[in-house]
Parts: sequence; structure tokens; C-alpha cells
Amino acid sequence: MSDEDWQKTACILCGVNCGIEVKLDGRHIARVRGNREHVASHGYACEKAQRLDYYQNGKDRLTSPLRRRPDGSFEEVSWETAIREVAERFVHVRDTYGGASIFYYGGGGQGNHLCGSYGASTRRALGSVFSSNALAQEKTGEFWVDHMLFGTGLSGSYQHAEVAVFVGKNPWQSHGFQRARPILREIAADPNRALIVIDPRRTETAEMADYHLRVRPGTDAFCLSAILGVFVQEDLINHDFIRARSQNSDEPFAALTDVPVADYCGRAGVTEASVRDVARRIARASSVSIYEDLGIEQSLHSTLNSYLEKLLFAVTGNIGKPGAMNAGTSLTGMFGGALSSAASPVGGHRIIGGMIPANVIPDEILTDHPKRFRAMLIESENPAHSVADSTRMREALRALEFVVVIDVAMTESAREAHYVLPASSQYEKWEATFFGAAFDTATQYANTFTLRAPILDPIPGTLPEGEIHRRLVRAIGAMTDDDVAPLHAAAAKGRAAYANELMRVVSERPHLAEVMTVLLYETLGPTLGAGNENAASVWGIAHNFARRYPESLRRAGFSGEGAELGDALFDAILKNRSGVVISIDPYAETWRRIHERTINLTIPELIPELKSLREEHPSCDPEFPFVLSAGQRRSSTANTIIRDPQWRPKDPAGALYMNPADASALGVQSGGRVRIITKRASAESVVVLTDTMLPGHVALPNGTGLWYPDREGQEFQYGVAPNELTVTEDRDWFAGTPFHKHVPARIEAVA
Ligand SMILES: Nc1nc2c(c(=O)[nH]1)N[C@H]1C(S)=C(S)[C@@H](COP(=O)(O)OP(=O)(O)OC[C@H]3O[C@@H](n4cnc5c(=O)[nH]c(N)nc54)[C@H](O)[C@@H]3O)O[C@H]1N2
Ligand SMILES: Nc1nc2c(c(=O)[nH]1)N[C@H]1C(S)=C(S)[C@@H](COP(=O)(O)OP(=O)(O)OC[C@H]3O[C@@H](n4cnc5c(=O)[nH]c(N)nc54)[C@H](O)[C@@H]3O)O[C@H]1N2
Ligand code: SF4
Ligand SMILES: [Mo]
Repeated sequence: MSDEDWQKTACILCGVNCGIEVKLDGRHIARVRGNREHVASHGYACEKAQRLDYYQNGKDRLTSPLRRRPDGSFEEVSWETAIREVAERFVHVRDTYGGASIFYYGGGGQGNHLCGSYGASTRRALGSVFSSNALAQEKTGEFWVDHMLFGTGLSGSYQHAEVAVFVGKNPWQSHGFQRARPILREIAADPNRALIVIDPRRTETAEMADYHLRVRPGTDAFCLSAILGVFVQEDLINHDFIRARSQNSDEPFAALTDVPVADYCGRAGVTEASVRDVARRIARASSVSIYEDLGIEQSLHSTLNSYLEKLLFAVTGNIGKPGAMNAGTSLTGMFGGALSSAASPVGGHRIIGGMIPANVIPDEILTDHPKRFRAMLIESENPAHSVADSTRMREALRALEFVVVIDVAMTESAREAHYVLPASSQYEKWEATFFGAAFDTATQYANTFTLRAPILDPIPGTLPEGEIHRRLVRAIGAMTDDDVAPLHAAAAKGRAAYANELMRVVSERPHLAEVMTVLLYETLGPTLGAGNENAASVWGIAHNFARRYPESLRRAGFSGEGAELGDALFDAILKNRSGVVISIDPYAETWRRIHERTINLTIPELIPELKSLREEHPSCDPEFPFVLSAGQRRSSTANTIIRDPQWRPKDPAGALYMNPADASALGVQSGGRVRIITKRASAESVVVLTDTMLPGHVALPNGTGLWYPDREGQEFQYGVAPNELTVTEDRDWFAGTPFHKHVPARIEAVA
């Protein structure tokens, strides 16, 4: 193999999607290295990328559409049959109960969001109204708080921050921003900078930290309030900033003036001195960036925690400057509408950013309410595994009249479906993430986008999602030969003619706007070359981006008037395998994206909860004396993207982490077995002893407990599936976020 054999693509195992180069050996991804030319990751990749072949060549990859037989087993059917029957059955559900009874769960995982762009056409063609995905069990509370305070999402700049704070986040393992490990090392090594971690566990990140507030699980609301209380009581607030840039500060400041700091520190299990040190370090920093993640989102007071976390940087003026929190560009406007007043059809649960809380999905199905969901389309997510209470989620799926799963592998959700449609893998088609990959300098910040080209032919029998949805929309009857004929003709004349004709056709036939992405796939797609059609929806996305952010795009070096600007962006994206800088903004731009250029400090809905903390004393049920964090990110977890347990050869089952003091009280050794009992169920696990865990706190990894064939093809479940142990009602009262990191449990030694 020569040097030319290296092909540029990206890792899809977590949301940062590092640029990588791979060498193939036949159909195997044989070697992997970071792509130094990549605009955002600059050659960085973690050890997980070395194991991508376990994804690409999983033994349970799907190679044919499957249809469930009356006896429950599956039979292979042709694509023609599958598409026709799936369309007919969805149309039947729609005609009987209305399109709103068809629920969509999906849109992509850590690296494949084009499927969601195409899925949107099928949803609209069916008149489906409600949808959700994994973000509705982690980030919706945060989105809502961001939109209340700022009218936009803000993100940190860890590379340039003087002080970086991680709250319930372990970036050493979970990343979440580009080049996380070298950046953490740089901060830790610099005496003028500081790393602050708030986490009950002495994580790899906490080991490097200058300050580690080792809170008791579930007490962050007290800890964060105490830090904010110190800000107000020691007068560490940035008053000039508050006067110039904010409104409605009276209520939260009044509440914080009253915070009994020492008392709250006691409830959180941290010393008052350490909390005061942290508050002072944050307040005197020239720039602070803060990352909140699952440790506080999937635990008690989830949405309130997000509010308090954002007040930490807001009241110290860490917005709209280098090293602090800034509002970037978004390719999809994905999280717009966070504040809509929509509610779920049965339970009236708050819909944030268009997503129904994942924890209430079974309640929206397992009822005789006339508006209950009757059918579900699941795409690139595995809710039978990843949503709380797997038993109940399976029961809900079985109660539906019709379930279709689009996936690359035979997942726990696919097992519950009536039809399973096999997608080509993320290395067999054009794909991309919309999470964005930012970087920044002293004077400006930027966003990038990376479109991946296929490095392998699709496995026979599979199709890219664009083609699957194009066929479905055709079969549903929402796009006809008549609709597409003028566009095919125009596309042959070039992009400009095509754009004009598209406008004309859609204004004449407005229903086509609903299925825009498959219309692009079918009519613009072929002009991109055979096998490249799946990139077509990016054209529309590039044009929308150019309309929303023309100045940012020009600063990134793009030129042209009107539609030319969007085309220039699309061409660059299509051509470039190492990512494209799509926007550059001076820091002041953040204020133009913040509503009325002013932050609003009061969230009326959350003030009563903030005040009521006073009356709350953390306690535990003697029947369940442990707190189980069900789903910890480790060096060998990647959600359920890799299903083969052998990808973590050292720990194929995924052990329970436990403090040695707890183990000796129970009489178990490292490598021994325990039974974990929750109010829902119980499961057996291997234990690993580690004093990185606090006594009373145990943790299981995420992504374990999947069914997978052994060498003889016999299927086994490896490790504990965390959501067999969780319940749907343990969730945030406001956003519905599950308390996966805070599951009351009892542990017993297994003889
Ligand atoms: N290696 C790896 N990386 C991943 C993923 C993966 O599967 N594997 N998944 C990706 C995805 S989808 C996501 S959302 C992110 C999640 O990334 P993280 O949120 O960083 O992941 P977790 O390990 O689930 O939880 C973070 C931390 O919360 C802590 N925690 C538990 N209880 C509490 C508490 O009460 N308070 C506080 N303050 N902390 C607590 C845990 O000890 C843990 O260190 O990771 C992404 N990156
Ligand atoms: N108890 C507990 N539960 C949790 C969590 C936790 O910490 N604890 N974490 C939560 C979080 S933060 C998240 S993000 C979710 C993650 O859980 P899910 O949202 O269910 O997503 P993944 O496990 O990432 O599953 C991705 C699916 O996409 C499929 N796939 C891969 N490539 C392709 C492709 O090209 N096309 C298609 N169509 N499919 C493809 C994979 O086979 C897999 O089935 O889990 C949540 N659930
Ligand atoms: S797992 Fe995440 S951090 Fe590691 S190489 Fe892949 S994308 Fe990069
Ligand atoms: Mo996630």
C-alpha cells in the first residue's frame, strides 16, 4: 500500500467527528490515523477511531429488507415489496387515525444527520407532526434555558479560556469539543490558567484539575447555588456588564443573596473553602468557558442545574469575547423553536425544540386515548435500548400497529419492528454531522463543516437514506413523474437554471416544499454523479445557511451575490475532504445573535424551584442506599454505534465501578459479581474496584447489554443494558430529562 491509499473521512463514534485518514484492506478499515489537514481536528483522533472496523463490518449488519411473519420471525423481501408495503401501511394508519398518529424517532446519531434531512420528507409526506430523538433525553432543558436567557445557544472556547469549567462532564473520555485531550493538558500545565471540575467521580479530567469539587451525586443545584451565592455575597459580580448587557437581574440576585453558602456546601458534600476558592477563581479570570453535560442534565434538578450553570458565566460577564461563551452559526437552525408552546398529544408534555421528552413516549402509546401514537418510524437510533425502562419501551413498540426501523444493524429496536430497512453504512455513502466543529483565534471564531465521501461501495442490498426516503415518498404519492420532469430538464442546464426552475415549480406546487430534500435527491442528485445523490440535500442546506449568515460566509472567504454565495459554499463542501470553514465572526457577533443584544437573567418558571432548595435535604431511601450512574462514557463505549463486544477486549461486558470500601462491606473482590437491584428490575454485573468512585456511588458504562452473535452465530447479550434498570417517571419535572445518572439502587454480592 502506498501513501496514496490513505483516504480522508471522519470518525463517527462521537459528536466531534475528528477528521481521519484510513487505509483499506479489501472491505476492512485496516489502519486509521488523524488527518492533519482537517480544518478543525488538525490530526487529532482518540484510540476509539482505531476500532471503526467493528462498526463497518459488524456481524449483524443488515443486507436485505426484512418483513415480520405472523409467527414473529423475519423474512427477507425485495426493496420493491418493502417500499410498497411500508408506504401502504403508513398511508393506511394516516387515513384511519390522521398523520399525527405517526411518530418519528430519529434523525441521526453522532455522525450521520443527512438521514434526518431526508427523513423529514417522508414525515411530511405522511402528515406526521410529532417527533423526537436522543437530544430529548439530554439537551432539551439546556436548549430551553439558553433560549430564555440568550435567545440562542452559546458554546465555550476551551483552547483560549483562562479558566475552563466542566460540570458533570468528563471530556477526557467523552470529548464534546475538538482535540479535547491536548487542550486539557495545556490548561493543566499552565500555571496562569485553571481547570475546574464538578463531578462526584475523580474522573480522568478531575485528576488533572486545579480544583475538583467532588459533589455528592445529585446535589449540583446546591453546589452551583453556593458558588453563585458567593458571587453575590462577596460582590464578585461583574456590575458593569450586568448594567450594560442584561435585564431582569433582581429576582435571581435576591434569591442568591439569601443562599446559606456553608449549609449548601454541606448538603453537596464539599467544603465551603473549596467552593469560595472556585468562585473567586472564576470571578477574577479574564475569560471563562463552561461545559455542562449529562452528570447534571440526567440528574436531580436537571433544568434548574442548566439555569444555574449559565448564570455562572453570565453574571461574571463571560459572553461575547475570546475564551468565553459565544453564539456560533448553525447549519440547520436545528434548535430553533425551542420555546414553542407545543405539547404532546396525550399527556400534554412540553415539547422543546420540536422534541417530545423521550421518557414520555411509552405513555403516549400505552393508553386508549384517541390521540395516541399508532405507528412509529425509527431511524438511526435505538430507543428500545437507549430510552428509560426498556421493558416498557418494548411493550410500547409491540402495542403499535406499525413500526419501521431504518438502520445498518439488527438492533434491539429493529427486533420489535414490522419492517426493517437496511441502510448503507456511514462509510458507504455521503454523510455529515450538523453538530458543527468550531475553532477560534484571539480576534474571531469560526465554524466548520465536513462532508464525507464514501470510501467503500455499499454492501449489496443496502441503500443510502436519501434513496430509501425518495422511494417511500414516491410510493406514498407525494412526488410524481410530473412533479420532477421540469426539474430534471433544468438540472441538465446547470445549477442556476435549476435554482430558478425549482422556485417556479415549488410556487406552483407548494406541496413539493414539504418533500424538498427528496426532490433535490431525485432531480439535483444525478448531476452530482452516480452514487453521489445522497449529497443533494446539502445543496439546500448550504443555500439556507448563505441566506442566514451572508456576512459570516464572506468573512470565511466566499463571494458571490444571491444564490451564487450558497452555490460557492456547496461547491467547496462537495470538493473538500478535510472540512470547510463555513463562517468567521468577530466576537461582537455574539451580541447580534443574542435576543435584543441583551441577556435576560430571570426564568420565572425556575425561580420557585431555586428558592425551594432551602427546604430540600438530600437523602436516600434505605431500601436503595446506592446511587447508580447508568451509562458512563468510557474509553471503549460509543453509544450503540459499535455492537460487537469484542471491540472492548479488556472488558467485553462493561463492569460496574465501585469504591473499595463499599466492596469490602459487601464482601466482593475486584472481578467478583454483584446483583444490582432497582425499583424496576435487577441485573448481574462484574465489579471493578476503584477509589475514583465515591462510597455509595456506582457506575455502569453506556452502550452495553446489546444482543450480538458469537462465532457460531448464536446470539448473546453482553453486559448490562442500563435502561433495563431505569424507570420513565424519574425525570425532570420541566423538560422531562431522565435521571439516568441518579438511579437509586441496592447492591448484593452474588455467591
Ligand atoms: N467515549 C465515549 N464518548 C462519548 C460517548 C460515548 O458513548 N463514549 N457518547 C457521546 C454522547 S451521546 C454524549 S451525550 C456525551 C456525554 O458525555 P459526558 O456527559 O461527559 O458523559 P458521562 O460519562 O455519561 O457523564 C459525565 C460525568 O457525570 C458525572 N456525574 C454522575 N453523577 C453526577 C452528579 O450528580 N453531578 C455531577 N456534577 N456529575 C455527575 C459522572 O461521574 C461522569 O464523569 O459523550 C459523547 N462522547
Ligand atoms: N441509561 C442511559 N441511557 C441513555 C444514556 C445514558 O447515559 N444512560 N445516554 C443517552 C444519550 S446522551 C444518547 S445520545 C442516547 C444514544 O442512543 P440512541 O439515540 O439510540 O443512539 P445510538 O446508540 O447512537 O444509536 C445509533 C443507531 O444508529 C445506527 N446507525 C449507524 N450508522 C447508521 C447509518 O448510517 N444509518 C442508519 N439509519 N443507522 C445507522 C446504529 O446501528 C444504532 O442503532 O442514549 C441515551 N440513553
Ligand atoms: S471517538 Fe470522538 S474524539 Fe475519538 S476519534 Fe472519534 S470523533 Fe474523535
Ligand atoms: Mo448524547
